[in-house]
Amino acid sequence: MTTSVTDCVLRLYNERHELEDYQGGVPRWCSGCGDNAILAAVQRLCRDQELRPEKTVFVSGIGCSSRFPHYMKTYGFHSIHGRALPIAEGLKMARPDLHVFVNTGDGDCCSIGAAHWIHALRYNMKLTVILHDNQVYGLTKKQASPTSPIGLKSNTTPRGAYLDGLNPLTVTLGVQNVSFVAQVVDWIPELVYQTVTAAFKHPGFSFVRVIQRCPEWLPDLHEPFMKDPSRVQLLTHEHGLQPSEALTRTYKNRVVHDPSDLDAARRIASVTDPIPVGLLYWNPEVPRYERTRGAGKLRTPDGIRTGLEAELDKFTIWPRDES
Ligand SMILES: Cc1ncc(C[n+]2csc(CCOP(=O)(O)OP(=O)(O)O)c2C)c(N)n1
Ligand code: SF4
Repeated sequence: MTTSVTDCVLRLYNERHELEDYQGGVPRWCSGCGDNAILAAVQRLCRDQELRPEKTVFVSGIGCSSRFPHYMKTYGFHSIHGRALPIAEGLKMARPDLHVFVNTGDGDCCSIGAAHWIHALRYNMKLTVILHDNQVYGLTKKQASPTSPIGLKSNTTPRGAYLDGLNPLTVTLGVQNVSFVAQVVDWIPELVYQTVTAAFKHPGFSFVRVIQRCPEWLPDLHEPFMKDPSRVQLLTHEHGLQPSEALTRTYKNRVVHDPSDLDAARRIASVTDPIPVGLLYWNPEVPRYERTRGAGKLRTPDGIRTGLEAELDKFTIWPRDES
């Protein structure tokens, strides 16, 4: 029996994936690690948005959080410390048809990868970027990171960190062309899911900071915020998060925030207690680098060869014609 092209196309479009189709290896994170909650939300997002696994890529740097691509049954690139963003940008330029996600830790993004972070924001390419911010270097066993709070005792700061932690939200909101900034805490799964979904739907560079628990090295850091729901403030708006009724019964500290207001977003971003949770800033109109540069157009083998030849010809010294 032969299969027609129409049958093949129809089968492709009717293909529906279940959660287990996105689940890769068994996660090796510690139990209670916030990375598990992020993974669960992202797998749900892939299923609900019907992302084709062969069209989806997770790029990460190095760290506990950067093990993320191993646990997704999609394409993935567990790359080099601090370099997840430029690799993801290169991929998006070559293959704008792919859904590209980036998972990066606070050391990975805000320390060794900080320069890439700033420029990736300015380029505003369509990438869904999740900062797993556990405020410590987890994989290398408890060194202070740029986002560690002042006074935090660690293996590199045995007398306590001397400086105030860097705030990834205020930094992000200070960069030209910023277009989507959100914050969420890993212990409210409903909002993690809503936030990563909104980030995925954003047409440009979406930056989600997840305040992530590391029970191995900092078991008490977030306890006070978890025990007292009034120390988490939900930002609500018709263009932002819409928490369920059940959630609003627990989280009564809420404020309406219009995510198109950059000044208000910056003010909210600088507050750390209560922790603001939700969409801080959203501007879908910012130009995207891959569109401006016509990404993907020259990426056929012939196109690449022709482009290379033309470049090399510019510098070639041709033998003089003596005839
Ligand atoms: C060039 C380079 N420098 C340093 C390291 C060592 N190293 C590996 S992971 C890491 C920090 C990880 O912290 P973070 O990015 O916050 O991720 P987490 O493990 O907390 O998820 C460091 C310093 C490395 N692998 N490569
Ligand atoms: S060390 Fe911390 S960040 Fe790493 S897996 Fe364990 S709990 Fe998670």
